[in-house]
Amino acid sequence: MTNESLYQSLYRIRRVEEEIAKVYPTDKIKSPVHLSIGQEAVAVGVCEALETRDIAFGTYRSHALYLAKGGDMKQMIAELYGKDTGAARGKGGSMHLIDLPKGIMGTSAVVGTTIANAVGYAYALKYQRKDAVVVSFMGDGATDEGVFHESLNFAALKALPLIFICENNQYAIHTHQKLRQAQANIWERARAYGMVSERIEHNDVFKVYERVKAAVDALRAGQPGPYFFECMTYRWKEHVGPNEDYNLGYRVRSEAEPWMQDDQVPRIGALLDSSVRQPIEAAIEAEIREAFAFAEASPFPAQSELYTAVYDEA
Ligand SMILES: Cc1ncc(C[n+]2csc(CCOP(=O)(O)OP(=O)(O)O)c2C)c(N)n1
Ligand SMILES: [Mg+2]
Repeated sequence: MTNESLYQSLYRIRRVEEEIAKVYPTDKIKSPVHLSIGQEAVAVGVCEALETRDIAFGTYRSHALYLAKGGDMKQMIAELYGKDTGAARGKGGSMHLIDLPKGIMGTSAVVGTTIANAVGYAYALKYQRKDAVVVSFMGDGATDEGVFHESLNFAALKALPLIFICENNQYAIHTHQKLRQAQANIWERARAYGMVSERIEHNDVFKVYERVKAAVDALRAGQPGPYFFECMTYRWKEHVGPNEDYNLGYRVRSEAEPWMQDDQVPRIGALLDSSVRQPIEAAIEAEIREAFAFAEASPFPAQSELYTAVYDEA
């Protein structure tokens, strides 16, 4: 981890999502988009602590994790366009990104599902005595589901090499955590199942990196897992789509403002000399242009693809 690598990852995610938001109204993007703008620091801090061989499972708010873990931007944009060259051959859209060589095992529209998938994968790795670490991303809303509790219990019981990351942006669609949970103590619930658990305040990319790196190092050294981190963050855009939604009445802009003032992208950018920062930004702008041009030029899947890769027939 260096300030350069953190900034590269933060800026890349922010800028490509801003471009997605611009293109979205043209209807070239064929799937819904759940933007991570404002939340990038969590995925970036976590993934900076991981190696390519480590495994990540995520949610439909997938772009930040996919890119931070090393996912290919061309394949991501092509997937959003529903093109044959996309990460899921144009069949999954924004919510279903996957890049197996990069250890991105998949993201899902179905809230909570990938928590159990990650636990199963970590169980398999432990049996195979592989030293890779599994990371399971979830939203705060997913912690309302039974599968969250079942998965945490089993992971703790089996002491799995697994790190749970709860991206707590305080909302499940339009419902605040306080209207869904009698106590706002997700990290304490995790601890009750028998694992090291901690809340990381303030969307601080260095703090997220530091705490997750310590957990990864401990797991690689053979110490028992799992670990749980409740990472406090905030979604700036609407739940799904490219716009702001402070006029809907479920939240007010003044709630978002402190998070915006503490924006991690310029914060880390300011730590770099402009002679270092500008080439990073220029390279990413070129990558974004190429990714959209690639998606535009790519073909849609052939009609004969309609029934392929629907089931694993191995
Ligand atoms: C099993 C299931 N139940 C309900 C939904 C509808 N749904 C889509 S997103 C969402 C909110 C999830 O909130 P959270 O986990 O906090 O993630 P965030 O969108 O804030 O990143 C819900 C309830 C769903 N997709 N899957
Ligand atoms: Mg949420």
